[in-house]
Amino acid sequence: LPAAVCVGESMAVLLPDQPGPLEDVSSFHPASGGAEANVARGLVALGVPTAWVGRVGDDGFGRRVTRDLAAGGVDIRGVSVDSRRPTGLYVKEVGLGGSVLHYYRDGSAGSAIGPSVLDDPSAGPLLGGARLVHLSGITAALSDSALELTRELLLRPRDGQLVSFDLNWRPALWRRRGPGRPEAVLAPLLNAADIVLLGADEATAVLGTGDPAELRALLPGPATLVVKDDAHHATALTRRSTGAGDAVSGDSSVTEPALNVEVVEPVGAGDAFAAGYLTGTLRGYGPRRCLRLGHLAAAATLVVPGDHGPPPPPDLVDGLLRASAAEWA
Ligand code: KDG
Repeated sequence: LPAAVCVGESMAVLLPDQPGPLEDVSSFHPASGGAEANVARGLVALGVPTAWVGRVGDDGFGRRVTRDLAAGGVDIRGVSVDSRRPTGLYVKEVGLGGSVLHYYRDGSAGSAIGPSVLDDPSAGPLLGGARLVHLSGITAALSDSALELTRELLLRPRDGQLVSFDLNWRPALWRRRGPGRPEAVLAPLLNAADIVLLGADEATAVLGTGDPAELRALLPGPATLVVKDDAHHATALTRRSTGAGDAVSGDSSVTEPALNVEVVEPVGAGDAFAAGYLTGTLRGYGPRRCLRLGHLAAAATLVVPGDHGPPPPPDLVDGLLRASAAEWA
């Protein structure tokens, strides 16, 4: 069984061959994306056997997405094909102020995922047997059934299974869900996870603060809280217990600067960071090395236009994980 399972929607992607408004782009390059599927690819690239669980349509984009994941080494046994709904798509528009993602995913196969996947003969055992299940706030925003599945995976008895949750704040998706308070939906989900990853900016938008200590006060549940301050650094707050089943005695806090790279396009870097951090966790690394592995994986994605870059070479990774603080920064 794979050590990790990522659950969510994977989509076909159209990447413009040039920056500028979509009406002026003359050609697009096809690719595939979707945050949790990106994490699955990132985990595999770092050596963690990983499955992706999700739904695709019975169409060319669905076959492309599934094929790309399989080509990346991701276990696709838990992928189901929905003959009534299309595979979602997103089109990237690259502007001066950054990229905009245009979603074509309303009513998609991926958004129709729900708790029934837990009883699916292929996906169910993968979800039950993995050491780590990775989720994100995107799935919670897709549909009522996808939110229900997210809740189930977080709230069911877990018997030692870790659940990681990346906030992945996507206001455009929540707006489509109609009126409501996404923060009231997301906060309990975050609090029920073991490992929470969030950006300081998105945390400010959803929870009103990006400060690690203030976030910890709002989210006492997760054993690990990783707060990323974009290009600058990331902080991991990890619960220290006094051992022998004792109550929490406080957090240890570790901050590690990001690597300085020439950014080509940032979409997907957060997913790569998550893959790096989670790989470190599964290998039993301490927070500093987990953060470094996150930064290294993110850097490999920051320097390419698509959602995933080639993984950093293992020798380089090994060397940098061991480097002194002065060598790293
Ligand atoms: O993190 C990358 C994702 O933003 C991209 O792949 C598309 O899943 C996506 C989303 O919902 O934004």
